[in-house]
Amino acid sequence: MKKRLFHALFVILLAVVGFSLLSCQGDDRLLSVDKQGRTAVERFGQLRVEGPRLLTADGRPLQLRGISSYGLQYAAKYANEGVLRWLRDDWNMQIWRAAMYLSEGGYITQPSQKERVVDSVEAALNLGLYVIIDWHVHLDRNPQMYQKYALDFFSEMAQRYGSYPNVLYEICNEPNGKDVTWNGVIKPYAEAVIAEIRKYDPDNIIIVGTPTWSQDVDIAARDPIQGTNIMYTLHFYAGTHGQELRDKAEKAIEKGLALFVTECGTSKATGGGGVFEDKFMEWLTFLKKHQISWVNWSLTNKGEDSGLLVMNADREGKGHWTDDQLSQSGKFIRKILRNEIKVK
Ligand code: DCB
Repeated sequence: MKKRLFHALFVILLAVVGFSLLSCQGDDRLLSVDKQGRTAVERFGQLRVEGPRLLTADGRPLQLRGISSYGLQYAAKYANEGVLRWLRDDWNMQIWRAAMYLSEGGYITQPSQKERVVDSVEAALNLGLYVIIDWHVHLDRNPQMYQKYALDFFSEMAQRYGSYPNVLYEICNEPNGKDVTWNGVIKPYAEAVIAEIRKYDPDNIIIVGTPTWSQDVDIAARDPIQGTNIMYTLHFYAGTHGQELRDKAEKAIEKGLALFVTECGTSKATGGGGVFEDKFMEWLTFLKKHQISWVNWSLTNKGEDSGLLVMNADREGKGHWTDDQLSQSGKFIRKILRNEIKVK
């Protein structure tokens, strides 16, 4: 009798150990490359959206984590395969965002910047990274201002890259201004650009900006866009935005809106003003709970607090950064991505 009991206990113990080993393995979702050497894109494949969630090809919820370029008009030197490989292998980055501004020396006056986006995408294809093509509406505020350019640009990108699961389209970074409303401006713009992309790419994720620098996700949730695999932008800067913005986001999620944090900073909304580690961690707890993907702003050596490199570090774009080349924010974000700082 005793022997039997012992036997049963042993079987239970084995089951418990086996199960916890398996669930550890489930954490492969936090790795850029897993123990078998498979990249993020090899493992997660064609992404899709179901209700508020981003899913892998085999239907598991997925939270991608990565880094944004600084404006490519200044930081093109980092949009290369060497740097992206370093970010993948040393920083455990799964997704890269190529931020192409329109004004402020961006694409409208320097159309050759498209080639820096192309460099980013080509590198991502080689490295098995996901890549966001970001149409960086910012000081130009109203996406309709350059809508014709957006239609041509995304048409070309979708024709060239629409068949690769690596690519996500971010069609309108941060619309802003009282006159730039969801119903009147952003939604009609998005519907036009989405229709153009969908001519060539039936399924890759399209991320749509929301009013007030991509904060009013609750407004978009009241009147979402028809279509598949559409997500909505939520941006935060830890020194400026906190619980109030998370409450808005929660409302949107409850309505079924799928959110993607394509930009978030450890600093204030200006890009400077200090590094707010504790407040940033509060955000990460929220994003983990809801399995919302996030991308950190940004890879620059300009010397601002949100920038990942110290001033003037790596002026050639070689990667392989040593600790003294990383800013406070750089060291902090790297540790988070490497899972050395645990998110509650
Ligand atoms: C966003 C923009 C991004 C901007 C960062 C930080 O703007 F999408 O382009 O980056 O957040 O402000 C900053 C750079 C600076 C640069 C400046 C102009 O970090 O080095 O000088 O762009 O190119 C936001 C986000 C939120 C809010 C305001 C802005 N907000 N904004 O909540 O008020 O006005 O730039």
